[in-house]
Amino acid sequence: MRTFINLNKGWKFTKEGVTTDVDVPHTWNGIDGQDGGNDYKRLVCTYARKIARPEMTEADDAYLEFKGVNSSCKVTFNGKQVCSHDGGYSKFRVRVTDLMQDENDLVVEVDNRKNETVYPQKADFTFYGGIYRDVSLIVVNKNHFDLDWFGGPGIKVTPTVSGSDGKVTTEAFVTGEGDVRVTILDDKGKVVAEGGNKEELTVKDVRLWNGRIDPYLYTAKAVLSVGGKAVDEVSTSIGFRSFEIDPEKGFILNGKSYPLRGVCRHQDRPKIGNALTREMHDEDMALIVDVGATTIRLAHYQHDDYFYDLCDKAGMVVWAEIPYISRHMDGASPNAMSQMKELITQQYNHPSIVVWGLSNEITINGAGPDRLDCHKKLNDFCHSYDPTRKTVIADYIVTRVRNKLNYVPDVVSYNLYHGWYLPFFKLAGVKLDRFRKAHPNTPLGLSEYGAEAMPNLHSEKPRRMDNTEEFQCIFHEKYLDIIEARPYLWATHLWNMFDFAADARNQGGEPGMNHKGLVTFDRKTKKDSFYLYKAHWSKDPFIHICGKRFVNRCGESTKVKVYSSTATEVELYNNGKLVGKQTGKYKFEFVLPLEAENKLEAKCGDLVDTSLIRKVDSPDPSYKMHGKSVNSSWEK
Ligand code: ADA
Repeated sequence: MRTFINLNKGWKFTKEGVTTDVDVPHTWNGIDGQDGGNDYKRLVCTYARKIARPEMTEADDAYLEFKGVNSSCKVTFNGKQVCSHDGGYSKFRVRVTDLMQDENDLVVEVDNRKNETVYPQKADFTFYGGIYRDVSLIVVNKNHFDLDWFGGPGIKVTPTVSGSDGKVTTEAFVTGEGDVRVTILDDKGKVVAEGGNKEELTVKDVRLWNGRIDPYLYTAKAVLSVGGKAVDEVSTSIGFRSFEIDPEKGFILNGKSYPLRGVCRHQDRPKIGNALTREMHDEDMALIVDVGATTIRLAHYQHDDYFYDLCDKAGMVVWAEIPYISRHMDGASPNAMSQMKELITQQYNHPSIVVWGLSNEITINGAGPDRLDCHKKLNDFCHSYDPTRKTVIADYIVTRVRNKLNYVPDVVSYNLYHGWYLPFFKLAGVKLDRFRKAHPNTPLGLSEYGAEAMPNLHSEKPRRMDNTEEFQCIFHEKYLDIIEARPYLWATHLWNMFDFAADARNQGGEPGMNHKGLVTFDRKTKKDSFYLYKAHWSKDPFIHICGKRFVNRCGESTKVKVYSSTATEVELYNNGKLVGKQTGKYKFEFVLPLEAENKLEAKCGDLVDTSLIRKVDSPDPSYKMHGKSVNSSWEK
């Protein structure tokens, strides 16, 4: 049976001639990739460590496994280059059996420099260099489930639904020889079906994977035996579900309408960039569950395996994509293709994933015919390699509805920022309606929409581009109306669940960041717009007074807004006296005559929230942004 030896600890890291001791996951430009300098370290660094010969016999193979090295690397084992890899977000492995000694030198040269061949090179997020996900040594019998094919798990499991039964076929890829037996287990570990490689197995009265309602998972376990002796075993969670994407009815899960309303997720965190722990992934998922989303667009690259597992378990419907973004590079199509092949090979078994994203805002820069050609090739590849899922692109706001690229994928979504970068919210609806008219048979979605918000910036008169928490709420209230008026939208993904680093930006008084998150970069502050979405999406009863950070206000009166998921009538009290009673849904607005100190209480039955507002003589200068925001100078 295979064993995994974790190699995360004890690396010598060399950057610009200086060597230090580090553990991975590690990033070398976590800090200066978040400071708005636009000159963060994109260079070549090396990681080196010793590895003792693991316990292994003549009958075994040894593989090194890297889960994420950004963005290109060369791996040298005992002085010999054993592999190179281009693409910073996918897993890769290399066999090192024949070079194994008692003590071994492993050197990984990681290259994060600009180039014209590896995606991404231009995007609104920081490209963190480093070995930022786990590294392992795998010892496995020479006869084993494949470890060489594009980082895949060695089994491709395809569950389908037929009446009340589940059907499942497992295709095992074997290096060497042996007999494959497949067992399907329920969540209690009880065997519910058994058979051989490529055999269709039946799971009687199957319990479906039903999104957030009931994300039930089975396990598919494959055992490889030689001469009756088990030599290798792999297992994967699987879910039985069917889905359709309909241009009129939107998303249909297991035969029923299941509106996909959710968020895009960037993964990075303050200082450490993408070098995340499992607890951090868990925290992200808990917040996304809390807001009540049913879907996540995992932008703009392949996320950690662990996060796709979390999506399966939470019942999130997922859009997975490669970092083919912002600028098509002639000659880099093979890299886009290989990143797509890795993504599908590595994540095929996840029931949560329903679409493969081909590209994002790829028309933002000019390109020749190679771009359309690349999309067609990617699209054909996805369909032939994985006939069970659909393809999608995320269009740039000004991409014309009849752009040739919009005829390539099965499904199209638009990134719309009307009301933020451009004036007039209503033009977002106009664009969606225009697309629908031009493409009545293509399901349409919203892949991004969002506005910046700093928890320290506030205004009584919020305006476009003012970066206040109040304007972000107005922006999203408007988009929720636009979405509600268009139930056909197959999925909507707001931009973004979390603030994230985009080194070239200088916005909202904190350079190096994109602040369109509902939650701050450190995951510690839920902005008011978080509660707007929670009110619309979640069934958890709550009541939330907005503007708690907008304490000092001047004038005779002020506006107080309350969001709630369940309330139909909200009472607002100030210093114990009733200010007013409002009926409605999700949003309740009051005008509050200001007293010197205002201890507010919003109430609906047992639900209560409190807040404090102070009357001041002149506007608090700390709520106003100083200096100008620069929006547009992305990664060059
Ligand atoms: C684009 C892009 C995103 C995001 C957004 C923004 O739409 O796809 O990566 O950063 O812009 O905030 O402007």
